[in-house]
Amino acid sequence: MTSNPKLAVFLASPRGFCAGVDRAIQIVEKALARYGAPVYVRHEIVHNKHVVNRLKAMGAIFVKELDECPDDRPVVFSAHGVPKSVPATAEQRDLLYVDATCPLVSKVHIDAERHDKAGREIILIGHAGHPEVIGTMGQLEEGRMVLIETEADAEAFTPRDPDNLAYVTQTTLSVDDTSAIVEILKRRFPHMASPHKEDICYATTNRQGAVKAIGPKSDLVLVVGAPNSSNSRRLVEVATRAGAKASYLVEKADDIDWAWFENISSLGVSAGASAPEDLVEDLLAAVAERFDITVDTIEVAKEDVIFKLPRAVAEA
Ligand code: 0CN
Ligand code: SF4
Repeated sequence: MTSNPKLAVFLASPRGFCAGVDRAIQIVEKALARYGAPVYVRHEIVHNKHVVNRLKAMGAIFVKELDECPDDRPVVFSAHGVPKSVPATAEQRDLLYVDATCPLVSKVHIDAERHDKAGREIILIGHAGHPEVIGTMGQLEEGRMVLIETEADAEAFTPRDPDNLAYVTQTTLSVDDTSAIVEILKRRFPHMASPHKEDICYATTNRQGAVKAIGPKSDLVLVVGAPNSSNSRRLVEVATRAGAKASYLVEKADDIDWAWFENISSLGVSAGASAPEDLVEDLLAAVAERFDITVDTIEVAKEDVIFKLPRAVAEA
């Protein structure tokens, strides 16, 4: 029997679930425990099919919009946040709702409102169409916030009043791309109000930091996460920019194309904030069947963030 080729594996830490994802999933589980099935969930609670399917099996029903929910069942709003019109409609209909918006997303919502009340025009740095961007934009009346996606947008933007501006961001952006955009805005609008502490969350920042550390050591980097997961996709970009020869997003071990592994001697592994650790373990097991692996965990930060559950489900 010939032995398997050697492969050095660098495991990024932190990776996987953040406190906001953990809380959002617990909210659905506890709502099911308290109210029984079915519990409706507006949008994927977090961007991961594996998580969604497990909750479906427990009795959760996932819908796109509130009009698909009956009046007599509870509904949970996803971690990414919702426009103000969503809880407002739920209240009009007397629906029982539990909001699983991550507290770090809610903080951005509150900041946007505060700037609006102070009469400032607000720039949101983020990606069009993402549910968090739709939710944050939807905190204010239409036209009160302008979306900037790129450095070119930042150069081209014409404010109503350059001295009365503020910016907020999506929580899951590339730290480096965002700081380049912010630099342009600050150069053009030196009086622009900035977040006290940046809006990109601790989990996004730490996961990108860990991938930056494994990228230069890795011929190939695999990130476990979903194609619609913004923070996971950013990790793939960070890996190649940090020096990995190739980097791919995989939802699960089965998605691996083993041709990627030809002529490599090192593999970096991480997972987005919505990807369960089981999927990372499955991926490592699949790699270990074909290679003689050594695993080194590269830790760049320790995380101990825990968010409180909403009162409605805290006791369940
Ligand atoms: O993958 P997620 O569900 O969401 P995005 O990265 O696409 O925003 O991870 C949780 C993050 C939040 C909110
Ligand atoms: Fe909250 Fe950040 Fe996790 Fe999103 S990625 S749920 S903002 S902690």
